[in-house]
Amino acid sequence: MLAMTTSTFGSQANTGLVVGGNTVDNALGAAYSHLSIRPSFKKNLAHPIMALFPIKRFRPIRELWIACVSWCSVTACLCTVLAQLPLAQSPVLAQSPGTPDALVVDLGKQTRLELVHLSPGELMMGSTPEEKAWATGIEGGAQPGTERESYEGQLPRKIKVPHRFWMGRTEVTVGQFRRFVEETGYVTDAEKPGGHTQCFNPKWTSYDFRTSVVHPWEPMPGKSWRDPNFQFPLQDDFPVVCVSWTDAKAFAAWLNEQASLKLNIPAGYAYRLPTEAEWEYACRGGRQDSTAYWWGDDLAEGQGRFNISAVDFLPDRKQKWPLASAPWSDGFSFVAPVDHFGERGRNGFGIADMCGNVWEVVLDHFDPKGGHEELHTTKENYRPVCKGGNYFDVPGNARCAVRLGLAGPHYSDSRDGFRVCLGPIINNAP
Ligand SMILES: [Ca+2]
Repeated sequence: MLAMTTSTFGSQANTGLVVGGNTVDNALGAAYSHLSIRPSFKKNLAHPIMALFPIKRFRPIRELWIACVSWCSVTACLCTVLAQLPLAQSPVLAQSPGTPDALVVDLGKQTRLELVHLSPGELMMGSTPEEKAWATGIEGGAQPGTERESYEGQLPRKIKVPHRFWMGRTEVTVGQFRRFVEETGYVTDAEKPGGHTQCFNPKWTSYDFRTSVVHPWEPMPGKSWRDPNFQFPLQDDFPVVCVSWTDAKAFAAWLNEQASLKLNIPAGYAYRLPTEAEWEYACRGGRQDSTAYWWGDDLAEGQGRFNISAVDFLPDRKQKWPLASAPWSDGFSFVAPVDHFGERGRNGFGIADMCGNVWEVVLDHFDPKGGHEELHTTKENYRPVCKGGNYFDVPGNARCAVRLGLAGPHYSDSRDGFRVCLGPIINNAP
C-alpha cells in the first residue's frame, strides 16, 4: 500500500524529485542539461565543416547544411530558454546529479512523509561554557540555583557524519503514525495492559517552590497517542506524542517492511531513528560553528521560528507556563502543527522544528559524558537519548546541543515524539 514517488535512487532516478516545493522529473532535468546548447554552436561547428564544401560544386549541400544548422540553432536557443524556466523557481541543486534533494514517501490515504537529503559533513557537537552558563541562568529560563547535569559533554568538539542520508523534514505526525497503526494493528507501549504515559494534568495550577513541587505531567493510564490529554482536539498534522523509543523504532521498521519501498532503498540503507550525531548535524543545518540554536545565539531571533514555552495562555486559562521566558507568543502552549512556522522555522537544510515543539528520541543510548560520533549503546539499564526540547521547555532547554536520557525504552510522554531518517544500516543498532 505504500509507494515512493521516487522510483529509484542513484543516477537513474527518474521521477518524483521534490525540490523547493516543486516536483522535478530527474530525467527531464538531465534532458535540460543536454539541451543547454549555446548559440555559439553554429559558429564553432558550422564553419570548419563548411570549409570542406567548395561554394559552386556543393551549393545545394551547402544550403541544406545551412538550413539544418539554422534550425538546430533556433531549437537549441529555444530549449535553452525553456530549460531556465523551472530551474529559476527552484533552489540550485547542491547534490550530485541524480541524487534527490528530497524524498516523498506515500503512506496512502493522502498521507505523505518527506525526507531531506543531507550530504556528508561536520558539526561541532556540544556547547561552550558560555552557552551552558546562559542556559542554566535566568535568561535561559532556569530558576536561580538550577544545576544542569553536564549532559552536553565537554567543549564543543568536531564530529563527522561521513555518509549521506535522508532526514525527516518534520517530526512524524499523528496522521503518519495513524497510517502505520491502521496497516499493522500495532499497539503502543502506553496502550498495552498496564501501560501508561506521562500527560498534562489539567488540575495542575502552578509550581509551589516553597513547599513541594507538583509537576504538571504525571503518569496516566488510558491515555496514548490517540488521546494525549491535550484538552483540545487532536490534529493529524500535530507531531505524534506519547510514543516510546520502542514504538518509534517499530514505525521505522514498518517503513522498511514494505516491499514497494524496499525496492527503492539504496543498497545498505534503511529507515531508522537517526543517531545522536546525525540528529545534531541535521539540527545545526550545516553550520560548523558552535551556536545555541541553528540560526545563531540570539534568542530574540527565534521569534516566529520555534514552539517553546512562551507567553501563550494554557487552554481555557489566563495563565502561561510559569517558567516561560521567551517574551513573545508563538501561538501554542502545547504542540504546534509540524512546519507551522514555514520558511522561518526551517534551518539551513530546510528541516522544521528541530528545536522545540516535541523532544525527538534518537537511536543512541544516553551517555552522561556526552554524545558520540558513532552510535553509542550500553547493555544494561539503557536510556534512549532525546534531543531538541519541546513546547513546554524554556529557551535554555530547546537548543541544538540539549540532550536528555529517557527513563527507559518503553517510556512515553506527551512532550516526546520522533523523526525518522533513511541512513546506512548500522549492524550493532539496538
Ligand atoms: Ca522538535
